[in-house]
Amino acid sequence: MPRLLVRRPSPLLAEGELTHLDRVPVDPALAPTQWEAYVEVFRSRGWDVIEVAPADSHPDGVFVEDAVVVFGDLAVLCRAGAESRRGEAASVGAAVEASGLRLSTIEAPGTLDGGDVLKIGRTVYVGASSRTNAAGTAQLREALAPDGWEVVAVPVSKVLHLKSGVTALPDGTVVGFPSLVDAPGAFEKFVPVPEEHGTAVVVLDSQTVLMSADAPVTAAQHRARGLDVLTVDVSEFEKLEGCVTCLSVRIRD
Ligand code: CIR
Repeated sequence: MPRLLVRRPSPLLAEGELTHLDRVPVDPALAPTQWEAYVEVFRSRGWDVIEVAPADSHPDGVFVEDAVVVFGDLAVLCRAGAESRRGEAASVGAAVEASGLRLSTIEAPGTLDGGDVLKIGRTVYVGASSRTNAAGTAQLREALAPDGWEVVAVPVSKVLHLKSGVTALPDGTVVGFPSLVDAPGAFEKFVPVPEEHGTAVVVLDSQTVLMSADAPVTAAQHRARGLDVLTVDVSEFEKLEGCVTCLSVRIRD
């Protein structure tokens, strides 16, 4: 059974880091409701939902994807690029270890945010962003080499993380909103999408993806390719430069 790591939103969510967006008010009641609905999509499809211990003093703690990246039975615990987020990893690491995965850790001076890591087949694209540095990427490359993963660094300057600009459909086609993507040519197959919030898909299975409700034209485009598309409203997290991918870590057996 696939497993899902999540952490419920902190009451301080509205104070989360912002890099490319201006701060707008976050609805304190709506954010937890949207989070519950997001988790329910997975639960109702048979995923085993594992809640990481709350981290209420960390506004961005809900974005668990940034704290750990899973490669088969190996979990790489990240060292956040933003100092305010460094305290999030320990509790995520504990949850991951309890799940029976092997653990490798990014150490100073390396920084790596999980949002910068996009896996397609055995290739791992890593965004060289304001959050992930060359030392972090090199440590990841070293940790993954024994398991046969190839790590490819790609530039990211227009959005927070690599996966704020591009993600991949089940067949490995990379989708992205062109004005947010530095190097579309870095990917074997790149397909532009027409909406900013259409860049993020979570692959639920080989036929089904989960997307933001704020990208209806993109959802129709994916359906026209033959995919089943589920949508959730994650507006309160999008205000903090989050998206559907960053609210969970997927552990597939
Ligand atoms: C941050 O700036 O770190 C948070 N406000 C948003 C993190 C979003 N994470 C992601 O896209 N993987």
